[in-house]
Amino acid sequence: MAGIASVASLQKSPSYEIYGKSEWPRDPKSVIVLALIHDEAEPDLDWWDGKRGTPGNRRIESIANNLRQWLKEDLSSDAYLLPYDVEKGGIFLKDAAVLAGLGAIGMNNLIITPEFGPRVRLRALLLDVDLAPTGPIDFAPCAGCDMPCKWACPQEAFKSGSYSRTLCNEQMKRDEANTVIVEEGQEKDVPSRYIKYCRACELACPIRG
Ligand code: B12
Repeated sequence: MAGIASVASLQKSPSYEIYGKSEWPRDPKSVIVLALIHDEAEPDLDWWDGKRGTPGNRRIESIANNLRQWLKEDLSSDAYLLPYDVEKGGIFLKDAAVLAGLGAIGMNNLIITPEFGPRVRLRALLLDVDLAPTGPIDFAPCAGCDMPCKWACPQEAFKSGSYSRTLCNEQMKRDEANTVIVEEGQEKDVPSRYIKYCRACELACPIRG
């Protein structure tokens, strides 16, 4: 899926209110947000293999690069693929995705899309052209839900009533301690280790489109 948000609206979104404005090369006007489905039937898309990220991230990055190429060739527009990490110049992708109309932030603190629930991963391109925003949309996925996400969390990260980043982070550290070492003798391109980060609150979400 893809959507468009304006950089001006992104700079005013909740995460930027907390962290302040970002500096980007050139003078970007629009953000194209891409979402790639990460179905639970393909869990390996989401396994981290050190510096190389995840197979799903590499797939969405390749889609973004193809789009960038097309924008350049067909529209003479220079799009800029943003890094994943905010500290490295990336954007707050969930905020951007909400503003681009891809979904809404759920009680599990993930973007929930009408089509695939929270089972998507995001990347974004910046453009120095003003494009009409495609969102936000009128969508309230958690209204009336009994929150299976809350009960699924192994760290009870929702026990205060809302998502706790600190408790979630504890689980991420545990997942890192449980890094899977792949046996030697594998093909050259297969990673030798990977981390299976928790997806409990994501996979418990009943929104499936
Ligand atoms: C740092 C990080 C983490 C940290 C901290 C999580 C956190 N909540 O901050 C840790 C390591 C714990 C983590 C865990 C996970 N993460 Co993470 N993480 C990130 C990263 C790199 C930055 C997020 C960040 O720092 N946000 C800033 C903090 C302050 O904000 P926040 O807690 O997210 O809450 C903000 C939003 O909810 C927003 N918001 C709330 N309401 C509204 C309403 C509107 C209208 C708007 C515009 C915004 C908005 O404002 C809040 C306050 O700033 C992003 C990638 C990126 N570049 O954005 C991925 C990302 C958010 N993570 C992702 C995922 C999938 C996960 C995990 C499921 C682990 C996994 N298997 O990958 C868990 C689930 C955690 C959870 N339930 O939120 C996905 C989310 C996809 C989705 N469907 O939403 C992202 C987008 C990366 C990706 N590959 O696409 N993550």
